[in-house]
Amino acid sequence: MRSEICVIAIFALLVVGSSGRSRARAETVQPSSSLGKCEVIRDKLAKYQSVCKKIIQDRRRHIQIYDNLARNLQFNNTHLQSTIIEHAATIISRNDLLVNCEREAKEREKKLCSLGIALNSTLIQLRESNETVAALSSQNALLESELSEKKAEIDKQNETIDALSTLVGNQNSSVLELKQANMLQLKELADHQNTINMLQAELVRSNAAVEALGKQNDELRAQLSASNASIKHLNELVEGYGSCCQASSCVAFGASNTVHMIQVSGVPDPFQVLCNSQLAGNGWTVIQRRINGEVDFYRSWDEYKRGFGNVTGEFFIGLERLHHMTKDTPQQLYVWLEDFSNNTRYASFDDFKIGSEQEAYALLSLGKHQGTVGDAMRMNRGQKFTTFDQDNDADEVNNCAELRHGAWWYDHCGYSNLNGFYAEADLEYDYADKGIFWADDDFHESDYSLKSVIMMIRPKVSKETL
Ligand SMILES: [Ca+2]
Repeated sequence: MRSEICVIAIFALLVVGSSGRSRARAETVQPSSSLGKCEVIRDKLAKYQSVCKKIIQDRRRHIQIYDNLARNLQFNNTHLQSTIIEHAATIISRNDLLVNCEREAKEREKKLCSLGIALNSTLIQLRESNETVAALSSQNALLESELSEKKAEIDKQNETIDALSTLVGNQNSSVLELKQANMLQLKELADHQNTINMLQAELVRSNAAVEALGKQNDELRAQLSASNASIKHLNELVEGYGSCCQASSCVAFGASNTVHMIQVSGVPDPFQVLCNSQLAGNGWTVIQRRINGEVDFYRSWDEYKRGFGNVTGEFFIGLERLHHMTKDTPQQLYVWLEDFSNNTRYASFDDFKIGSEQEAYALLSLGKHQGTVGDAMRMNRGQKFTTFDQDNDADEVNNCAELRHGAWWYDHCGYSNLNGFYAEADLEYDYADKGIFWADDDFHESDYSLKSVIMMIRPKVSKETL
């Protein structure tokens, strides 16, 4: 645009120059004014020339740019040509490939034709096969009908099998539950067995400990019993010695059932007696006692004279003491009997008196009998005392002490034997007449040995005294 403007400017200057020159010629006539105008034009021209130079420089730079562009285009053209050459080569190779493909296609067509022929023959065979298949289909239909029948049977059988399977499944589940329950029970059983084993071991240990403690206990009991016996004996001695000077029988001790010391006229020393207030009132002195058989009563004359046994258990007080106890003071005798069925009886006499040793401790008197059992001593009145070593009885042939296995005021030999053998049972066969008996038709005869016997005496005094 600017170059077009420059050309137009140059053309205008040329026109103006020509008109100037014509005017210059006219001005030659008038030289001073024309000279000024030429200088103005020259300046303008010079300005136009500088503008044109600048324009030309721009045009040259543009031309340079266009040259560069042309070179680039030429380079691109060269590249495109090489690319075209490569594409042409590719096209040629693809044409070759196409030719090969066409050749292969022809060969495949030939093969296809041969395959078509083969296919036709195959189709023929196929038709024949179809016919065969049709025949087979008819057979198949028959077989299918048979098969459906069989299937129906099988279905029935399957239903039966299903029912049986369900039943078996139920039974299996029951068996499984039983197995599980059994396992739980076995586990519980094993736990219980372990517990039992532990408890048994503990029991064995406990038993050993208990046994040891039992032995200790027995030893301690024995020691305690011995200590108690000693204490009791000492107490009795103390108590006895405290009262012996006043007491000659248990009357002095009132309602007592224990051991006391008494002093009897004619007997050198005080001695222990067992008092009883339970069976027949207060004041009774026990002179003989059988309760368990722990003391042997088959003894000699001398032993019966002095007395024997344990005053708190089984004992006989002694004939010498009995003589002095009954000598001056009239005495009552009370006989208490008990059999092994715990039946009890009693017999009492109101004038019991024993003679001296010179009189062989004869039963001088018994007095009047009364009680719940008969008078089994009626034959013994006036009889002397007999032991196995001193025969004073009325039997001229035998010693009644030996026959009765005892010691008593035997006659021939009599109906009572309270110092006989302690049998703990019925003596009807082996020990008849040898046991502890008090013959009575309404109680027991001489073939029965009693369990317990107590003989006791009490002075005949008024009830107010007791
Ligand atoms: Ca005799």
